[in-house]
Amino acid sequence: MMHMFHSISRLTLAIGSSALLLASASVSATTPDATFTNYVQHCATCHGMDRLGGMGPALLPENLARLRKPAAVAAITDGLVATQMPAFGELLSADEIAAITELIYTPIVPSPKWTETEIRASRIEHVDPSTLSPTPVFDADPWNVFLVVETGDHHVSVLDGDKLEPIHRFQSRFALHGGPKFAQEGRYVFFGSRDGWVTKFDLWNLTVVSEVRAGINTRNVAVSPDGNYVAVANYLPHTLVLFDGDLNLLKVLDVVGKDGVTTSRVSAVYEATPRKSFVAALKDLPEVWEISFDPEAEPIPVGVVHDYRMREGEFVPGYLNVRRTVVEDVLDDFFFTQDYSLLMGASRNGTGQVVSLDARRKIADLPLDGMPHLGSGITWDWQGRRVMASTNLQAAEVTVIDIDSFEVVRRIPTRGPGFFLRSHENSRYAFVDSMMSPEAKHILQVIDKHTLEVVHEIFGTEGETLAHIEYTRDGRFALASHWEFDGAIVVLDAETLEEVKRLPMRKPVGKYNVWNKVMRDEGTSH
Ligand code: DHE
Repeated sequence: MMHMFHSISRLTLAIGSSALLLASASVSATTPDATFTNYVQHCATCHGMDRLGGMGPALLPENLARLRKPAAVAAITDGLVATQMPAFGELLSADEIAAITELIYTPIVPSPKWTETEIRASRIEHVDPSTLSPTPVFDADPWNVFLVVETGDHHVSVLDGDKLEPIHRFQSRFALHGGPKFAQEGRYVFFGSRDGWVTKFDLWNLTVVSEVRAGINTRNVAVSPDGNYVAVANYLPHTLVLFDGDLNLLKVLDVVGKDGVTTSRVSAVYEATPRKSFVAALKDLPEVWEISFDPEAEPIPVGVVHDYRMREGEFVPGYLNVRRTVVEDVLDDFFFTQDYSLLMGASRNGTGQVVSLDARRKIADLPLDGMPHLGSGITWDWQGRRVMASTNLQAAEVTVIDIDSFEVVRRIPTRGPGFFLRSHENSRYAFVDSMMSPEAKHILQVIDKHTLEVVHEIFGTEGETLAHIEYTRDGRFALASHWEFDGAIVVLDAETLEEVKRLPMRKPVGKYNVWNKVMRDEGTSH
């Protein structure tokens, strides 16, 4: 505890001139020491002495990147509805709140560590797995259950996909991100939070089994279909962390480039079933990493993939070690072909590359503009060709690409840049949002997958977001998110496109159907 106290004290002093300016402008209550005392008195119990989080989220610039400073000031002043964050407006002056805000947006130097020791110490086993029922404890079809992530009050709802009614609701970690990942035919679900927590949930028993904190600022998780391997992509620290299916630590891979010096954040990690491997996108290095979880994997020779630690003629085991593919530009996001031998990657400057994981090099360019959100791409057959389509976070279009020739076959104009594109193999339609456009974020557009044209529009309330579709198992209904604190799941008939019913939810973000995810339906993310 003493050690933490010192580190935060140094930190507070590190606020430097900005905090001092604030202090001199008003009262001594905003000197670095006073701010530190205020932090310890009012914030540390929940957010940790070291700002790495506790009952409340981590308060570091990396974790707060999505919260603008005025919103942070408002949260401290007024509290946050439906959370345990109280209002400090009566206890602290505006200057004191401003100084605390500066503190929490100040990086910790050197970066905080989250090593094997911290990871192992963080693991929590909530129930003894041997006490759990081997069959579902509910009547609903376990293949047609949905999970809805509600970030308004950090809960997850479980829906019966036939009756379209909730059957359970539980508290999640703060700020889940990325799709939950299903294993063992949908019995187990793994969630990742932006604060690094991984939660293993037994959907059949409706209970959290175990949790572990894999990092301080995390992107997403990936899981092998048998549930025996879990990979976690971290921004902070620069690590890719591997666990067994009970969330016991297997290995921490420090993300260091081929030069042995440059480290990188991990943008995302995906599971490639036919290859029995995880494939990771790196944010700061022009490399794609593949890690086999096959104990029989071929050893990795230095001649195939250079590694700064290896000498000519040496091999490392293929199992749980890194195969690098060096690419021409950093790739932020991926989409895989069906057999996972090729990936289509997008880089920040809007260029795309097709990379062969077997040849371990770029094999073609992709004519992409803007920042396609390939992670939410979908595929279908169009005029005898297999096509893939993706939204774009910067351009108001859905781009449709022939997966064999890598040609763009159509750019479908949309109302605005969007995040999610969704369909189902039984549906002729695909739904796209325009979430990134303030004027059009309430409009869902419906694309006909045969004509590649927008054929219908569904309007929500102006100024409020309507986005993210997931279909029922059979593709009859499409569930959309009215993405507000007092929001709802809006159930649409996938044929008539009429609204069927609404289920009130607290800012429902993503929703995930067991069947569609486990069977890797072509219309949804995996
Ligand atoms: Fe996501 C998935 C990256 C911001 C909600 N998001 C993903 C995935 C990636 C990604 C790589 C696929 C991983 C997976 O599912 O395992 N997201 C990014 C970003 O780089 C970006 C733009 C910036 C960031 O701060 O991370 C970003 N994402 C957001 C949001 O602002 C969203 C809309 C709201 C939020 O709560 O964070 C958001 N992202 C989602 C959701 C998924 C997702 C709901 C899963 C979609 C699915 O259906 O599978």
